[in-house]
Amino acid sequence: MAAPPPSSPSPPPAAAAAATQQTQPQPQPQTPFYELVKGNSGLEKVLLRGTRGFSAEVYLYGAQVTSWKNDHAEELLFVSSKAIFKPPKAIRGGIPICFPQFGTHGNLEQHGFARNRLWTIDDNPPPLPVNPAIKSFVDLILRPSDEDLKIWPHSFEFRLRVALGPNGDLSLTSRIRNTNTDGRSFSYTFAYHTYFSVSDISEVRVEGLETMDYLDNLKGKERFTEQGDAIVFESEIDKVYLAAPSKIAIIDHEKKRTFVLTKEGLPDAVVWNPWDKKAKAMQDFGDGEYKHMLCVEPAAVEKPITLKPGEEWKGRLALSAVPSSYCSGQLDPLKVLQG
Ligand code: TA6
Repeated sequence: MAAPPPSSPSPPPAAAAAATQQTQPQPQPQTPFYELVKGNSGLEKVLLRGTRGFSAEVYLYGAQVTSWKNDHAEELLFVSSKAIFKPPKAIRGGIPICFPQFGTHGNLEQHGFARNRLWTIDDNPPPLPVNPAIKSFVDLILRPSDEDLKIWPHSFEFRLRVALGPNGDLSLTSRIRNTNTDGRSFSYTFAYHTYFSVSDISEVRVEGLETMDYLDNLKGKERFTEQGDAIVFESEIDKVYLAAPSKIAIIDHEKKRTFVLTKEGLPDAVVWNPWDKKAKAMQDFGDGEYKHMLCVEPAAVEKPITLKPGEEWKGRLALSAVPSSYCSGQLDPLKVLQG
């Protein structure tokens, strides 16, 4: 049952139930601002419904957003038809959370373990200043298990808020706090590994990363400088753009759609498409699916983030999808970026 967002965010069910136990007048039954349902393979997921038919879904497994739809119910994120919704494999698509590391080094699995863990709903998060117009959101939390502490010996609280704005924009706000009691700081790298759904990768261009320095993962992480034009795609790409602008535009000519990605607290941006050879080598990815996806990932890779005990870091990703008849010049992505 799609619950329209209430006029003000209803208390989480637990709090509402608690209120009735104190013989207060029966609160008007309020529809929750999210629904918790069973998704693929019986994994629980949260449904967020906005006004005008916007929607989003986030699995408790990995706190992974796997769907973001516009007011025409068009899916804006890519999830592979071969995605495996079964721990410990990460779901292939949507917005995997890479923490406490991006990439592979040391004894942690590729992209860390946050995306392979079961998160819980955070019923009582510390206040987070938000746009009061946002009614549909959910707070999730991850703390390390004893097993996790064996492979990454640091205590932390990782709170993630996934929110759907009144115009269908999607935002992910991460708050990571060092809760070590032994006085030790810790450092980590991070990415929102975002898979955008595109009509055809050969019809896509990315604006905002021109002239930026990048580390090329296909050339031993050597440092290069991007050329002066928008990035277009004709082969595999796996680049970490350094100190990238806070706004990046991904333009899909065929769909006449521009994704505007805004990032805070995340200096870098990874751009990845596996292309045909790597696509064939991935079990949980269709051979031809590389044509219909592009990863642009706000990240902190070059310079790890370090937190002292008690310190908290905040990293935010905001996504919107705007119509763009770019070829007619009506929407110049640069104007979007400077907006
Ligand atoms: O973000 C780019 C990347 O680091 C690529 O090198 C590729 O490994 C991709 O992530 C997917 O990684 P995954 O562990 O999700 O298969």
